[in-house]
Amino acid sequence: MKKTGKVSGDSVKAAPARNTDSGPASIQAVDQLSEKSLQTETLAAGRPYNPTKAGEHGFDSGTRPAPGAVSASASRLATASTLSEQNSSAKTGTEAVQGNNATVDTLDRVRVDAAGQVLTTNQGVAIADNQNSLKYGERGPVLLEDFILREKITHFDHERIPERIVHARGSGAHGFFECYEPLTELTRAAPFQEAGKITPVFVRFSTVAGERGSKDTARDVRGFAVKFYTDEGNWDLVGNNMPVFFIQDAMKFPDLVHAVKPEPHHQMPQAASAHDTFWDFVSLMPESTHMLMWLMSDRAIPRSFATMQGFGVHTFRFVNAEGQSVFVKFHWNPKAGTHSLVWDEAVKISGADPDYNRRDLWERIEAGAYPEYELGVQVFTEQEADAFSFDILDATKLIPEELVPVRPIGRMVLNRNPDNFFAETEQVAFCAAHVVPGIDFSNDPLLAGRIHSYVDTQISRLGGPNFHEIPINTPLTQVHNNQRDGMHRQAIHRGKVAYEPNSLGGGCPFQAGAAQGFVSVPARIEARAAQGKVRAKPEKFADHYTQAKLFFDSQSPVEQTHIAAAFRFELSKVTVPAIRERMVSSLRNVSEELANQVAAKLGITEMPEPMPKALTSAPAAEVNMSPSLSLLARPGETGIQGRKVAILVANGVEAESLIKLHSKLFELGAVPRFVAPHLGPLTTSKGAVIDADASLENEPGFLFDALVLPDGEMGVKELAKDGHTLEFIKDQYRHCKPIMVMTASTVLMHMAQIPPLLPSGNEDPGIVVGIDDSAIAQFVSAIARYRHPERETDPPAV
Ligand code: HDE
Repeated sequence: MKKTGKVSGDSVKAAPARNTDSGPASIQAVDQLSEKSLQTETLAAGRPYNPTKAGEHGFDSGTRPAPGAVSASASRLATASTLSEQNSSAKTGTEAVQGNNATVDTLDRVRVDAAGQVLTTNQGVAIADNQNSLKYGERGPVLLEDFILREKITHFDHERIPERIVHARGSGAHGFFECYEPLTELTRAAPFQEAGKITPVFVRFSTVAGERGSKDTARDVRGFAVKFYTDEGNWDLVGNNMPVFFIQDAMKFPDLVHAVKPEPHHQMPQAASAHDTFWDFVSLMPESTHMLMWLMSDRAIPRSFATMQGFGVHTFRFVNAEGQSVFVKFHWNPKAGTHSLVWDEAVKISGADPDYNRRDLWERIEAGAYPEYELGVQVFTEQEADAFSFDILDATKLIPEELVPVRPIGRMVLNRNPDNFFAETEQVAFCAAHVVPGIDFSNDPLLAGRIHSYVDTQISRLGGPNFHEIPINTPLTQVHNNQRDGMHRQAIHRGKVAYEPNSLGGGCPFQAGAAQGFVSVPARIEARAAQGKVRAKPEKFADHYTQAKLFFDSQSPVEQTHIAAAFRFELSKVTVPAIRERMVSSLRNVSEELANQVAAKLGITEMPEPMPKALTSAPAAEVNMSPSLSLLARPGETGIQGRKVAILVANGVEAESLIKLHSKLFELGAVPRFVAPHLGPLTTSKGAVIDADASLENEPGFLFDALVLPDGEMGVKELAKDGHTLEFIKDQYRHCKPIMVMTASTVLMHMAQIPPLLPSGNEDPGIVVGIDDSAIAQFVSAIARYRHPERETDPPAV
C-alpha cells in the first residue's frame, strides 16, 4: 500500500487557494486543508477492498445479512463538506452534531407560539400595517410594489393540498401504547419487548368515501390508522373498524372506489354508498357480501371513535429474534364498549352537527376522558392456518374468536389533541409498508397492493418524496441514508458522501445487518414457485357466503332488523330494478329471511333465484355462531363516562333535584348539559338561577345519549309551549335512549304520545319516573346500558 504524508521538506508552502480539481500524488499536512486531504486519504486507504462483498451471495447470507464495515477517521475533518464549517453565524451555527439528524427531534422543534411577538412576513420582516394595501394616495390604485400584500395572497392561494383519494375525512389524536408483558417469544418488535414499555402513537380515524368536508355520520367503513413511533422506526397499523374488506385483490380497488364515490356525471351522492354504481359493482362481486353485512350493520355508524373496534384486517407475521415467525391478526377493543348510532339518528345528526365524531373525540380528550383501546392479537401457525376452512390470505374472511382467541397484549390511550389540524392530522402519512423488525407481511394479495399504494399517493398529495420529513411523519429514531434532494428537502447533509459502499465517509451510514436491521421472512407461505407466474385466486377464496352468513346469524334480532332496514334503504336509492333484484338474489345465499324482508319493502313481488355460487360446496366451517361479532358482546367498562345527557330546563323548573342529578352525572364522568328554550339565565321555582348550556334549537335531542325532564309545573308548562320539546322527547324515545321523567313532566310524555309500556306489555327499563336517589341510580344504570332496543318497532311507533 502506498504510504501518504511522507513527503518532507519545508519548501512546501500552502497556497492561499487550493485546486478542487486535482491534487498531488502524495499529501503532506502543512495546514488544515491539506490535513483534511490527508485524513481523507488515510480513511480511503484503510479500505483497500469492499470486505462485505463476499457476504452478499447465497440464500443464507440473504436471510442473515452482516452489518456493513465502518472505519473511523482521525478527526471529523475528513468527512466534513467544508473546512469553513468552523465559521459560525447566528444562522449557520457550527458543524453538524456527530451522527445526528436534527430533523427527527420532538415536535417541539417546530411548534410555534406567537405570544408577545410582532407580525412579520415569511422573511421575518416586521409588518407595520396589516389593514391596508399600499396605494398611490388614499383613493388611488394599489401598487404592484406591495410585496406584503402579494406574499399574503400568494400563500393563501396555495393553502389547500389534494385530499386523500379515499379516507379524506378524518380526525386525529396523539397518545401512547403501553405493553402488558414481554412478547419476545413471538416478536422482536420494539413496542412489545417489556412490560410497561411506552411507545408514542398518532391515530387518525376516518370515513372512506366522503370528501374532506363531508359529514362524520355517513354509513361507511371507518379508518383506524395508528402510527407507532417505536424506537426501531415507525410502524403503521393502517386498519379499519371492520375486520374484513370488500375485495380480495388490490387489482379491484380502483374499481371499488370508482363505484362508491359520487357518480362521475353529476357528482352525487356525497359520502354515501346508496346509489346505482356502488350496488351495481358489489352485486357483481359476491366476495363483497361479507363486508356488506358489516357495512349495513350499525358498525357503519359508530356513536364515537372511542366506541368502535379496530382491525388490522390482513394476516401479518410476528417474527422473533431467532427469525421464527407466526401469523397474527390485530384487534383494537375500546374500553368504552362498542356503541353505534341508529340510522334515523345518524341522518339527523349529519344535519345538526356534521362534525359529530370529530367533536366527540376532541371533547373527550379536552375533558381528560381519554379514549382507550386494548390491543389484542390472534396468533396462529402456518400449519394451523392450512387446516382452516377459509384462507387466511383472503381479506374477506375473519378468524372467529371462538376458533383463535384474542390475546390482549397492551393498551392505547389517546391523551393529546393536535395543536394544528393541517400540520398534524392532514399531513400525517400512513403507509401499510411501514413495518419494523419483528413485524412482516403475509402474501395477502390485497396487502401487496397496499404496500405499493400509500407511498405513491403521498408523493402527489404531499408534494414530493420528502413527506417523511414533515414533522408529524418523522420517526423517533435517527434517519441516515444516501437519499438526497427532491422537493422541500429539510435535512442539510454534511460531507460529500451520498452512496454506499464508500471509504470517504468511513463506510457510513453502514448497513445494520440482521441483528439490528429489518430482514424479510424468507418463506412466506409456500410460494409455489414451481407453478410459475399466474393471475388466479386459491380455491377457498371462492367461498363468498359462509362467513357472511356467520356474521348475520351471530347478530342479535335488533341488529338483524337494522341490517335488513339498511339494505332496504340503500337499495331503495338504486334507480335500476335489475340491480336491486341481483342484490336480493345474492342475499338469498346468506339468509332467506333477510332476502325476503328486503325484497318485501322494495316492491319485489317475485323472488329472484338465488345467485349461483362460485363454490357449490364450501368446506364445513369451524363455527356457525360467533357471539363476539355482535355489538352487544362488548358493553365496555367505563360506565357512563363521556355520555351526553340533556337536562331540559325553563323558567320555573324545580332546581334542587336537577342540580343534585347534574352533580351526580358529572361525578361519574358523564356530560350533563342544561338545555332550554333559549340561552341565558333562567329563574327556577324558588328564584335561583340556572344558566342554560344550549338551546333546544342549537342542540336537538338526537345529539344526546339520555334525557332528563324536569320537575316544577311552571317550568314544564313553558317547555310544553315549545314544539322543539316534543320533538326532543320523541327522538330520544325513538332512538331507544334512557329518559328520566321527574314528577311534573309526566304530562310532557303524554303530549309526545310516548307509550308508557314496551310493545311486549312490560315496563320500559329505559324510562325512569321519579326524583329520589333510587331513581337516579336506576337512571345511571339505564344510561350505562346505552340503548333500550326492546322499545323499537319497525316502522317506529313514535
Ligand atoms: Fe387504504 N388507502 N387501500 N385500506 N386506507 C389509503 O392512502 C389502498 C385498504 C386505510 O388516515 C390511501 O394516504 C389500496 C384496506 C386507511 O391517512 C391509499 C387498497 C384497509 C386509510 C390507499 C386499500 C385500508 C387508507 C389514500 C387495496 C384496512 C387512511 C390516502 C389494495 C385494512 C389513512 C392515503 C389515513 C388510505 C390505498 C385497502 C385502510 C390510496 C390500494 C383493506 C385507514 O394509498
